[in-house]
Amino acid sequence: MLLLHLSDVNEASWAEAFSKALHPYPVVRRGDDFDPADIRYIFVWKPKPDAFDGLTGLEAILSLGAGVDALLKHPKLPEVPLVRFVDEDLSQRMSDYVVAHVTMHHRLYTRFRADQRAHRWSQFYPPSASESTVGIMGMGVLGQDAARRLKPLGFTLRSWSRSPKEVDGVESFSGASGFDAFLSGTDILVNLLPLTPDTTGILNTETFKKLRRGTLEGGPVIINAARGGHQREDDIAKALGDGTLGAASLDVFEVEPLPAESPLWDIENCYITPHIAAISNEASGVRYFSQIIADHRAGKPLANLVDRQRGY
Ligand code: NDP
Ligand code: OXD
Repeated sequence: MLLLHLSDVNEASWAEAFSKALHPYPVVRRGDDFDPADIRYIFVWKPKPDAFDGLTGLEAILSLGAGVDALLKHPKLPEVPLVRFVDEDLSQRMSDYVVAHVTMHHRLYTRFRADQRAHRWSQFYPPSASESTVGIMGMGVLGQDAARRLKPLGFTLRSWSRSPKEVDGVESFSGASGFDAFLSGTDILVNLLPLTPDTTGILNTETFKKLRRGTLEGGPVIINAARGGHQREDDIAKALGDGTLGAASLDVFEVEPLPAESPLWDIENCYITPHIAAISNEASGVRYFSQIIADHRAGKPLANLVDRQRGY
């Protein structure tokens, strides 16, 4: 039996779609009449503290989120395998966001918009894409997809991950020892890391100061579409004000929703979106997790398991 436990999304709609896809396998929601001991799978998003109570026969937890940092902090998370969402549609949506913001900053949108507002005709030529280096932090599912879609646009690409990567056309840097060299050649820094103790607060003043200067007029740029816990917002506000950074695109925040009194809202060269870079789509989510369940029922191993030690 599959139990759905989703907060902040339309759980009824997901339940209906799962019931159709898995029929005749039983699908239930909180409040339905079922014995918790019969639950083999629980599909979660922002589970409440009592979400796992009584689930003594649980075989796997299925996470609607690609990122599992919050789920791993759940005080009563059972010691069963945890499957996260990995999906082409999700990757495409994230890459749409990344490509849009990279190209916007590469073409110095902030500068030309200011010129327009001032009725100022000021010819200034942005560097070519190949003269601009995009550095992707986190070269997993989403980082690799973003690189694949940025490459045909001509950008020079580099990546930073825990282990070295061999991706055509992308210079790989890895580990703590490779971080400064990675930053020193990066003009546009894209963050697609998971949030772990090692990556918390990585977008800070020290990091910003190590980015390359001189390629993009106004200064290097950061794009954070991963987690708000990666960024120090006081440092970002200061860096955007004093020219350490030329601009920032932020989809995620230390506190969400971003409080109305946050200074970030009013900073001209800060581009805010409300954690919408990539949303998990119902149709592809149901397809993906139904297949996971069907395969597992047929004795196949679970795919895309989270390594709890690593934290992602
Ligand atoms: P993956 O697990 O596939 O990739 C993670 C990458 O980060 C890997 O390359 C990994 O290195 C690297 N990494 C992890 N820890 C470190 C470290 N300490 N130092 C250097 N590199 C590190 O994750 P995804 O690509 O699927 O997703 C990334 C994140 O994006 C999610 O965790 C989630 O937080 C966020 N996200 C945000 C969304 C939004 O709408 N804003 C939507 C979906 C996801 P290695 O390859 O060596 O293991
Ligand atoms: C995710 C997210 O992790 O939506 O999937 O942020």
